[in-house]
Amino acid sequence: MSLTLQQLNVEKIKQDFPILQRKINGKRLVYVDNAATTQKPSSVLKAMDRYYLFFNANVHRSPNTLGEEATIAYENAHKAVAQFINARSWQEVIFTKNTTEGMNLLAYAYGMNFLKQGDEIILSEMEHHSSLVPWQQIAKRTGAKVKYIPLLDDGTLDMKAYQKLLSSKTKIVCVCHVSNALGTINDVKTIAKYAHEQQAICIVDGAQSVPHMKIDVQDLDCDFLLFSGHKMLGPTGIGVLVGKKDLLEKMPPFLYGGDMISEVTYQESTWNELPWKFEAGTPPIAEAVGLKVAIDYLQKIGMEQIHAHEQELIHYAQEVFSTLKDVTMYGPEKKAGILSFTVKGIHPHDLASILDRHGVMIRGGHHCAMPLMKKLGITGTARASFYLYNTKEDIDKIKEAILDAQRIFK
Ligand code: C6P
Repeated sequence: MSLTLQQLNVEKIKQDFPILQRKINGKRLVYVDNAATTQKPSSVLKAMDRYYLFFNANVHRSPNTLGEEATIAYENAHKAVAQFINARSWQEVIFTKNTTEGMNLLAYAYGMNFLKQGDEIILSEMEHHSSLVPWQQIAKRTGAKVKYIPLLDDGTLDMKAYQKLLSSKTKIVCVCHVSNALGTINDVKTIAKYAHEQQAICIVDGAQSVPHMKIDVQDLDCDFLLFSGHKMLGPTGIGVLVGKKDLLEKMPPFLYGGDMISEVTYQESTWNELPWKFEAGTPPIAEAVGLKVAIDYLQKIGMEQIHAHEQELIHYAQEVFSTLKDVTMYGPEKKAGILSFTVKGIHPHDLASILDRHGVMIRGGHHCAMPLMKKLGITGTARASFYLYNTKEDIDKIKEAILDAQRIFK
């Protein structure tokens, strides 16, 4: 069934986001920097307020009414995430600070303990620094080697080269589901399948996919999936690491301290059950409450509808941008709602500043993918990234602003 824009009542959706009523430089705010972070609906903000106003307490500690209510809300947030991505069990859902922290957790708790000299880690050339840097560091410390799945000219991954890179030395494959810099949607299900054929584990960075499409972690059959609450209408300060139970059981904890223990003596400690083993200290409780409501909001609208809406927007944007002189678009034609582009003679930062004058918020720069930019022979791009509250009119506004920038720089 093809879903059309009409199925998403964007004008009604926009009413749920107070910030979108704002004017910037006297212009209607056009927020198209959603790959960086998304705006928050009132329901998320109200839920977090309600927590602080009416049942603020620490979790898993205080046997009183407030403590119990906070604990139930916190655990319910794990259950909501598990249901959202179809995890086998909510105990496989670990709350982190963000995708970056989740990757560091894996790098330290898995990489440092299970990698040895001569082992290989396969990343792709389009990875975010939050994958590149931790695995580079862990490789240095363990003597493992990092290899990269090359990018084809069309902005997709070279799957044949990937198959050739795989061997019995491969222990970890870590790829993004959707590239934040190119919008490429990687076939992570196949990538995971090939990794498993070599008994390697597959980590999927879902920072740019989980907020925008229906994800079934069991169907993808990856071993770990990571994402950030703030990129899916939720608050900052909370991210998710979902992992297969047997692997989480075999990994030692990443952070040590309160709540992650079962028994402590002056000499020894044993670990709490999942997921608490990986959630040391007071966790992001208000943020978990907010994330659950963000998930409720997304599900009420429907992930398929959101994806279809963004597809319609990206097709329209590609059509509009292809009519613009001296504008180069990056990444494959078939892609997520992320449009990376350059305008000849205008630095992406200057372009972002001029667009700002028009009330249009884009990102300019290397998008935390410096090696990818180098590979493309550029220092950075301008990037418009869409979400459920964007419209074709927003894209028309971007076009007007680019034309203005070209007039100024002529
Ligand atoms: N990309 C962007 O503007 P954190 O910062 O930990 O929430 O997310 C890190 C991250 C990991 N993987 C991918 C694919 C990402 O896009 C990001 C965040 C933002 O593109 C900030 S650099």
